[in-house]
Amino acid sequence: MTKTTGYDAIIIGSGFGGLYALHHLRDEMGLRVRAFDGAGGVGGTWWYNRYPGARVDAPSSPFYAYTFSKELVDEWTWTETQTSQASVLAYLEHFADRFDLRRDIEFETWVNDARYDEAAQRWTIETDQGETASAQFLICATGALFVANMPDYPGIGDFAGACYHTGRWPHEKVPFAGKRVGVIGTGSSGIQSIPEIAKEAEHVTVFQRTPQYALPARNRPLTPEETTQYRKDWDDLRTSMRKRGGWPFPTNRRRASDHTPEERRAVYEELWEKGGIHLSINSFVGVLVDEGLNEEVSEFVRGKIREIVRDPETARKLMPDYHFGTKRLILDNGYFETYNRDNVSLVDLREDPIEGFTPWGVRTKHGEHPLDMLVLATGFDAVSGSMLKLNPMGRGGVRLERKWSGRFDSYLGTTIAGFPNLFMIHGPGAPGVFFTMPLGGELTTAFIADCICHLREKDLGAVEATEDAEASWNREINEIADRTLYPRTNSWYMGANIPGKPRQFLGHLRGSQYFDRLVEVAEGDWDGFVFEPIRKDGASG
Ligand code: N01
Repeated sequence: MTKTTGYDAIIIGSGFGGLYALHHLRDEMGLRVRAFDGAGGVGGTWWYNRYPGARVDAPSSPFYAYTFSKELVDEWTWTETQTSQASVLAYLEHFADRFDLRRDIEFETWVNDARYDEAAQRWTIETDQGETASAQFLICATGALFVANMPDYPGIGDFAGACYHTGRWPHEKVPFAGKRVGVIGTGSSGIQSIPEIAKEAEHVTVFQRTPQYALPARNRPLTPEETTQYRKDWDDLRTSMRKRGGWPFPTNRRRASDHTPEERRAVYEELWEKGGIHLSINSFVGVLVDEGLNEEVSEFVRGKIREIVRDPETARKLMPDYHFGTKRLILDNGYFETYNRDNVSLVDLREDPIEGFTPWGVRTKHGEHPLDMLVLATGFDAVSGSMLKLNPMGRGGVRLERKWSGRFDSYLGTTIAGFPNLFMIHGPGAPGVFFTMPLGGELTTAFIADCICHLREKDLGAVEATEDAEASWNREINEIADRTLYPRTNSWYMGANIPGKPRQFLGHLRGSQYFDRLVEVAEGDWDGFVFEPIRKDGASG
């Protein structure tokens, strides 16, 4: 019989969320904790997404980082304003070493199964290494952007050249020199990688389904003065990030109607020049709510694309036609300029769809595209995908895939009715990708820790969200999303990138309000949860 090792908590995943949860639960709370990760090292998404040009596309250095330890802030020096994948990974490796986390993580170990034992009030997991472990609490830090979306074109397997997905990029350098490379997909991963691949490859053919807005990242070195300043101001910045949905600085509250079209245009110009996320968050109130204002900003960005791209036919194909900002914001480093190179061409899949693959390339309606290599920048089964891959079995033997067959219900984005003692970090219904994720993970972990303390103090065996709480949470997040333009666009926020996936807004748009709510629930009567006493017939503990 296999030996089962017992812990207080099992964590799945060692990205930003999982590493912090391990540190907090083990070192701050004194729990016996074990973490598992299928990857060969820490980093989560930053371990996998090594494609050329990969950089943070959120408010970046120094804010895309843990905030809880001033010592950590002081000892780690960020070098650029838009952090590269290699730097984020180095930071997470440093974090794991500094807090001695690796000794409690099993790498290259997939959790194949997780089942809740109602009598024992514990979760049991099985790994692909033949190991079994159990714990009272299961913490799923499985990643909002983990399960790769592989396009299901018939015959794609006929292509005989190398084929890579950006989210599963090899660790060794991929040589592009002398190669004809096809890139399918123009989200963040495609838009970041295409300029880098084009610098080296003989030819790059981009297969675009939806033209995108992208803002210039204007990446630059962080100066020593800036570093000294943010370290000095860190406590205030941290408080400010918590209050402002992850971005520490006040956003502009000016109203578009108080300004002439010329004045508004000057504002857009200034923010475009400033680069990064400024045009998206700092122009006028209501860009993501007011259709007319949104169209004005959309048209401004289209105008920039027309100015940059010299060939009018290519520029025409690159014109985005959805509401600006309603797909995940993309920050680019010379993406549109890349189309001025002689070795880059664009295929608009809406006019010229893929019809098949041959061993030596792609065949579209209007032509053959000979290729040596294919890069799939086709994204992820976002937010819900990694939980469904784990597919835990909850109360009554019900699997998550059954519970979530038509809708991804959660309560507070962290718990699921029917799945006692299970917590998610950045699950469906949480702000996840709308809030600076490292800080969001810290605040979510604080909530989980409070809940565990509550159980311990009151001698309780299990906690579970009620279905009523889930239903009202679902209504609440949809009401917030429905007041905006987000639901009108087919995006991964809506689950629209995966054929057959239920359409539902997958996040919570008001990060600060969300974390206030977590505190309110934890400091109140645990509204929306039911607790079970420790079962004397079981084997809890
Ligand atoms: O994926 P995406 P991504 N045939 O889903 C297209 C984060 N991220 O990996 O728009 C042809 O955004 C698809 O077309 P359409 C970031 O949050 C972070 O780029 O669905 N095309 C789209 O163009 C980001 O938002 C960082 O019509 C197909 C593209 O592929 C999220 O990850 C870096 C297709 C996919 O775009 C996902 O970004 C990169 C098909 N069958 C990403 N299927 C950092 O911070 C899909 N597409 C480092």
